[in-house]
Amino acid sequence: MSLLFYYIPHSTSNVTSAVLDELEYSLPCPLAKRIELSIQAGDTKAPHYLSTVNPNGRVPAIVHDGVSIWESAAITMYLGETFGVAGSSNYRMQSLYPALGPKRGEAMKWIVWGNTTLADAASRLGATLPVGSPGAVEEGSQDFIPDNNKRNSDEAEAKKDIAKSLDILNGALHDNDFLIGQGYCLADTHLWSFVSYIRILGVDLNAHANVKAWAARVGDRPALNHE
Ligand SMILES: N[C@@H](CCC(=O)N[C@@H](CS)C(=O)NCC(=O)O)C(=O)O
Repeated sequence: MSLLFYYIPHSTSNVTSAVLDELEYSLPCPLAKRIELSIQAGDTKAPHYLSTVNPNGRVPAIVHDGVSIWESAAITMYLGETFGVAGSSNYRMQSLYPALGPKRGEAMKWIVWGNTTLADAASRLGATLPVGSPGAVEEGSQDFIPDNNKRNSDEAEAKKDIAKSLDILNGALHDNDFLIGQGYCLADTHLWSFVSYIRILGVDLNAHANVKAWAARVGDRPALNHE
């Protein structure tokens, strides 16, 4: 089995990184080989990367037994289905991803929503923050907007959309420790990663106590806190 994970530190690949940490925690050896790329060095625009890994010139991407999979939501769902279900090919005893059925649907719902709604607003906010501020999109990225083209109205709109997403997440966590009633699953880690990013962007969670407590629960899991 060959599994390659292409990443750039401090980027959307943090999502896949955390998901892999969870999946690998109880295994004797890592599932994936990590390959670090750099926007500044032009790695994501290199012809070989575009033709064999990700034609979008973005990370994260994985290549599993020669097949490339990109888009962090698809990657989380694929890794969850393939390596995270109890009794799957790696003889996992404790499930990190729901088996086929409605709970699987719930996990997919949150993962896709995380990308299309929460992360979309977070990326817009990251692109409007001044160059050099924490989490701001860096020069050289496809999403970079020069400071003199940034609009305050875009920043305000992104913050409003993030607050709306946090309201939804807060409601879902009202009586639940994790997103899906049956306990922790990789959808929690997927969304937690985006919530961690919006905190770096300066969004505070004090008005969303359930999200704040859940983020601490997910972030404190041993898989994310070992050497
Ligand atoms: N929707 C994609 C977004 C991926 C994305 O935008 N990645 C950024 C880093 S955060 C990237 O690779 N940028 C490369 C570039 O802008 O040149 C996903 O969720 O995987």
